[in-house]
Amino acid sequence: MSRAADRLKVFLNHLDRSSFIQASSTSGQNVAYYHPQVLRYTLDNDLLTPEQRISYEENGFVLIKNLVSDEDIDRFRGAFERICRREVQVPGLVVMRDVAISRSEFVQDQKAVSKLQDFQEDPELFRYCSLPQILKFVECFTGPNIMAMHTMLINKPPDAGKKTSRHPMHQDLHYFPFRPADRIVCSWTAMERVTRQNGCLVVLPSTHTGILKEHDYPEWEGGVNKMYHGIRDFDPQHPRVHLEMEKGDTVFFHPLLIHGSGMNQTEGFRKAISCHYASSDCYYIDVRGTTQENIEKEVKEIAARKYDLGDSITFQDTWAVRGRLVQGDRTSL
Ligand SMILES: O=C(O)CCC(=O)C(=O)O
Repeated sequence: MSRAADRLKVFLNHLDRSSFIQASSTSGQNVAYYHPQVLRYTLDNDLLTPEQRISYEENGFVLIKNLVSDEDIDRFRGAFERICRREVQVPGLVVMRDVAISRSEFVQDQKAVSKLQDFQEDPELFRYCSLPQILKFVECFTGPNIMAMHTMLINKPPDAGKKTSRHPMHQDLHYFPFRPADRIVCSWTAMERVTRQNGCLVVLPSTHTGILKEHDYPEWEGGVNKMYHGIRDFDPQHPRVHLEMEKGDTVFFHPLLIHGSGMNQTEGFRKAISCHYASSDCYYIDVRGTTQENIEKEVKEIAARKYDLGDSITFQDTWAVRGRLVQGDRTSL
């Protein structure tokens, strides 16, 4: 058990034992007790096992095997291909291309599509965000009023030798002008087997208990993809977990968890689909004077160009127009 868990146990010894949640390690050797009143990152629910709940509380993520069916994933793949072939136009969709990869999967004379962002207007892809089995888990972190705030289909291309397929270590909260952080969660589903070879997610467990750090473009020789900000000063000695996953496996993680992904050293494109959810009870914040000023500036410039709006669009507006209610009531966001 981690030192944090030991400290928690000492604190919990003062509380009423009868309402403790008991969890044991897979070997059955370590038994830990947790009290619902001090579980900060998860809400009371009947879905997460004590082990899963404690994994999220302590580590900031929980991996659920086989959550999305092959059939659904194949449908998302089909929708992605139609977009790449320009057979459909999706309002608001952002198609990102890798800085270095000139060989596209489907359209040979184009740079590779590395990511689709903001697919909320594509009914087929957006089905992912409303899948009941995903929302059941999301509710454990957000509560019943759920907004899908940020959607992505990530298509990590085979690296061309410049290491541009890496995603620098970052915290997703850097991009979000809404709080509280604990009521935001990301679901990330592997659309095929993901391994260290093709650039699986890498997480630094427990970093969700820290603060939002300063982010900027990394100084990488081979170039860096647009909007791929990274943390400059994370501890390189911090233990890392490589999340190798099968098709359909889904990881839920906290927006302060430091994570990234490695180079794709295979010949194939590595696909994943993801959505950031927030409780609709969250509220917008003003990021002036914070570490998020740089991303606010960049996002506003892009939005002003895209919608020809000049200075009138705010960072918060760019989120409010993209957010979609997927469960409950739209109370605030
Ligand atoms: O799928 C990946 O490679 C990493 C995605 C990610 O962390 C992000 O887009 O914020």
